[in-house]
Amino acid sequence: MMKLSDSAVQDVAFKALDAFKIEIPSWGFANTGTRFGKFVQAAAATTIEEKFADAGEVNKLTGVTPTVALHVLWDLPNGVKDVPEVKGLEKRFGVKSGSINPNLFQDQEYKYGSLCNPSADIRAHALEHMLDSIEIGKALGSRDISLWMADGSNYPGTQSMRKRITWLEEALKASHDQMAPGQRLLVEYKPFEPAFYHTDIADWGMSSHLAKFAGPQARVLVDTGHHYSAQNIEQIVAWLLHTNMLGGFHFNDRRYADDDLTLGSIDPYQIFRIFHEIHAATDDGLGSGEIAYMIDQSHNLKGKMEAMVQTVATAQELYLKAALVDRKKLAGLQHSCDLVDAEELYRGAFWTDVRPVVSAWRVARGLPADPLAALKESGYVERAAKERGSRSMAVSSYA
Ligand code: RM4
Ligand code: MN
Ligand code: MN
Repeated sequence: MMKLSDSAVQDVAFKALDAFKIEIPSWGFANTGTRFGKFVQAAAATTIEEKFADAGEVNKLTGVTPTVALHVLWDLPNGVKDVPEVKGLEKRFGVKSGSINPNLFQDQEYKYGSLCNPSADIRAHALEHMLDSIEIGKALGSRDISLWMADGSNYPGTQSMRKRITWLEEALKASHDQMAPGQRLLVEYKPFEPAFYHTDIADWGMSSHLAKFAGPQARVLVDTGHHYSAQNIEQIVAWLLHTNMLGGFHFNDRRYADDDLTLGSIDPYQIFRIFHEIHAATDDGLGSGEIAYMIDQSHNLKGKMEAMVQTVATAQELYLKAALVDRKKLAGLQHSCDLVDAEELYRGAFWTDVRPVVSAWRVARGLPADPLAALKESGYVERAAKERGSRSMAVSSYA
């Protein structure tokens, strides 16, 4: 087993931590709720300015969240016209715009679907929103468009699944054609909700097909919360790595469905297993530089800032634990089918307490050793609650 005190291991750890960045979502700072109700938080961000302020603060505390994902309707309601304001906020708060998330699920006309709606007019309108989102991405210099759709149906026989595939193929190809060379289209999948009979992009196979159909700049986006309970997500990741179709992740945790709980709160081992597949593929020469790590959570009960900082730290820890697997040795044990030794080697890395070495890395990089404690000491949340409290009834996000 590796000893964290070894300087060689410390080198591995620092290298891994230096390489790791994770994007935070603007909507993770906003008031959200369930379909039964919302409990607003006084410190929640209700404007794009406040979201950038919060994102900037998380980046100051953790040093690894240089970009913030934006949701077009919630953050840039006027489309490209809002870009100058966003650029100003980037400068002011020291974080850049990250992935651009089109919103094809809130307009009344999308009741029966957006890009898959039987009405050609509504499909055209949805495509227009895709193209606007791509233009926003270009204007902001952000790389990824990450598409999640609510499209689907609730009752058997009420829609033609195959017609809708064709419409989707056409729309994604048309979107892809509009992208600049550096841009990417990430296609997210989800098995159910809000559609409860069929969802148009329900799993990674469908996403992968659509991405391939759209063109060479499209990839699959894996949201860890968007799987059935027993699904082996790391195997999906291994397949996507093998076929060079892995574009990125939306990280969160789940117990039952799309719960959007904080990463690693239910099953940290699963995230470790996913990261192991990525490290292993990197060792084998499959490029991983193009994998976008993003958080997609809505913190209904926890404090927004605390939940975000906690999540970022958890992601770093799990990424590092997986980096510590002695993969050379593991390959030998796999080859000789030494099952128990292989498993113990693998799990040994998972059980290693990496928190001291992560702290040491933070200090070496001029960051607070314990970002959660630093957040508490800074009084940022109390100040935000005081300043924003009276306005917090305005809910600027979904659910
Ligand atoms: C969806 C999906 C999308 C996210 C929205 C808010 O379930 O995960 O990625 O943008 O929620
Ligand atoms: Mn998502
Ligand atoms: Mn989701």
